[in-house]
Amino acid sequence: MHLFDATRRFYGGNAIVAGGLPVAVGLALADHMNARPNVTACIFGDGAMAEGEFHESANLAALWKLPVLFCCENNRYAMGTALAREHAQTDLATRAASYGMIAWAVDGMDVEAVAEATRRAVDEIRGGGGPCFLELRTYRFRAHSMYDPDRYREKSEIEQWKQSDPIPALAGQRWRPDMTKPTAAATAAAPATGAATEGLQTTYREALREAHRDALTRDPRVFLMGEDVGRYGGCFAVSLGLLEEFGPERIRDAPLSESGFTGAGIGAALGGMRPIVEIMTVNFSLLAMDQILNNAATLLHMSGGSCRFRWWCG
Ligand SMILES: Cc1ncc(C[n+]2csc(CCOP(=O)(O)OP(=O)(O)O)c2C)c(N)n1
Ligand SMILES: [Mg+2]
Repeated sequence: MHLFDATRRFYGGNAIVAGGLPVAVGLALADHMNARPNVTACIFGDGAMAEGEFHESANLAALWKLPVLFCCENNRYAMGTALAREHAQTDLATRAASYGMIAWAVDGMDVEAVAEATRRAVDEIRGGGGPCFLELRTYRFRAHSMYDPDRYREKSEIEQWKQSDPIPALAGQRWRPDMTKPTAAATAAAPATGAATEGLQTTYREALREAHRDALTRDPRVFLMGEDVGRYGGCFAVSLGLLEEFGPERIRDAPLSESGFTGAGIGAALGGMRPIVEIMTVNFSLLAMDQILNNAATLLHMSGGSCRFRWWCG
């Protein structure tokens, strides 16, 4: 969980099941906005697919056709809860396909099949069609953790699955995955050219709009993302007119998914962008608290001090 290496685009994980998915969407958004040919792979368990953050992330990635490879390791248990007690639809690939993305179920015990499906999915994503989803059907032989007494399943079930253990099946074969090079770091910031505003009389709305316009004008990495910030002009008309000025890529209407697009903002910032995430009214920010507290606020220590994340609120 504490492995992290931003220089290799490896952004680690955290203790919140599904909490990393919106961040993966944001990293892919940064790549998409910079026309970089990267694919962000995001690996999670079957348990994560019951969380709202999965749904928000799948919808955002498919809606904006982002280069994300969602890899679900379906090992049939979320801690001690069996798949059928966890999900109404246990065919997880079918569920993912309903978001309008390519979704394949793969024998997760077959290393070659997983590698081949991953290659094909990455090719599809690089073709520009948006995200893909792989359900890797596998099994966990051991308990979920050292505290888990493993009382929720029969030993015979485990023994049966061990028949298809991929490690003995691979013994004697030399299998080498292709290694790709890490990508270059983000471009340097443009110098600030703020005009003097001393003595200016204005309204909060106008001042905020001017601050947005100023930031959007002097730094191409800045973009605005939130509910109804575009065509509607913002709930309080702060962003009125900015869509016409800067276009829909940079004045980006987001679906109702506070956790999803706040996390995507964090990911986009990690990917070198300077997102402005607008949450319509302060009470809705509570829905994004997981991303704010468990992701943004922990990145410094989770990355071993390598990711400094600056965050202004107001
Ligand atoms: C949001 C959240 N709720 C609950 C937990 C406690 N928890 C940790 S792992 C886990 C199960 C996750 O299921 P899965 O991803 O399938 O992992 P597996 O049990 O297969 O290792 C739970 C409930 C958590 N870490 N995060
Ligand atoms: Mg699981």
